[in-house]
Amino acid sequence: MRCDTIWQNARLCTLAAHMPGLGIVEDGVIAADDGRIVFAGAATDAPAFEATRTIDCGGRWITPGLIDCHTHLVHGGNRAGEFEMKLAGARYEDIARAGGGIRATMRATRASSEADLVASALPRLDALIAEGATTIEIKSGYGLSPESEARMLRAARTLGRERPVTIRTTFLGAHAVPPEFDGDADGYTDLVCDRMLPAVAAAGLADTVDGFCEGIAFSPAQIERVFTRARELGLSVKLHAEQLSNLGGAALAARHGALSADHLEHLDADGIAAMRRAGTVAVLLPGAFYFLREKQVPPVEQLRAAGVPIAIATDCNPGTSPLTSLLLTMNMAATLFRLTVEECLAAVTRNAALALGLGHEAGTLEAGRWCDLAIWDVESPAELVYRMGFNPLHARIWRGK
Ligand code: DI6
Ligand code: FE
Repeated sequence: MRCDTIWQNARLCTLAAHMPGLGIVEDGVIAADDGRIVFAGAATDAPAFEATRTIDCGGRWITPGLIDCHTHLVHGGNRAGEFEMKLAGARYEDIARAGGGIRATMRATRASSEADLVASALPRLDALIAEGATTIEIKSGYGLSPESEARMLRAARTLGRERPVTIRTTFLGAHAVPPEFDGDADGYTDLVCDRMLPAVAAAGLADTVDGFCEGIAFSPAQIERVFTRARELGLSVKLHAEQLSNLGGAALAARHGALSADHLEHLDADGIAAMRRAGTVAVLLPGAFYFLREKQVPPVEQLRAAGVPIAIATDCNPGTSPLTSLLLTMNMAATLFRLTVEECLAAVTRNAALALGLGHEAGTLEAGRWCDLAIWDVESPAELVYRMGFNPLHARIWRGK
């Protein structure tokens, strides 16, 4: 059988759902043709391939390319100043009154051209790529006006043309109420539903729609309106839910068939049951938990027992999770939330793909999926979760190259 490339003499972490644990194959082979995997498995089971290129991996471990399924990678400016204010004892309210918080990033984003947004996001994107990320989700949500939200999403799409990486975009107009609508969250929700969503859908700028369901952001009723409109426009949905309190956001998201509910520190049994019924993925964000010094950990044991798939992501954003390392994210998820090594690796591959609606395209080493690989200089997969601030990536393959 002819193929473009074969990687041989490798130990595979296939993360295949039908295999136990990491789906390990000790003496494995991966064959790719036209950017997709045509075989992944034991060398003894491999068909006789005539490959244009054969690569000896020297016994190294290969995982699926890593997937960051929740980022705010595109944004203007940074919030290091308010970080210092917090260290000096300022409270969230003091910072907001001083013009800090999401609105500070909104102003910096609105003042940025599309080229500025691309240029400032590239170093963050390159940091993720350097650790083997091959698929990255990027949200809008700092423009908070029709033109600037569209500009953020265009910048995100441009990043996918600037680098060998798959970018999935998410419209997050319902992230915060902008100053023009102070005291009128319903009026801003009208703008999101009646103008922004139709425009973004018509321009093909967003793959998914997200919202921030929280006391300081949007109510379940307002999120309900955004999701109903999104579904009418044929867009999938996901939700920032139960991060600081329990407003029933996860159950609301599940009722709309959401791909994922994210954060979930305050998730309850009803929310878990609803997610399980809907197949909604739980995306845990340990970077925000760590940076905000939260105390309430998400209900990992109950999610495990219910069989809800768990993904993790950087939540890379300038206010609560200025994190651009999926490897450190895995260590935080294990150290702070007590996820196992196997759960952490599934959380940045197979389950992260599910959270993006890419469960048949990416996230495992199986025939038919994109040939996105990360080849590692480690003695065991556990080292990928164990270390803090060390990058053992040997090589990264995106769509077979
Ligand atoms: N949850 C968060 O922690 C961030 N957004 C959200 O929905 C905060 C974003 C920021 O502070 O810039
Ligand atoms: Fe977020």
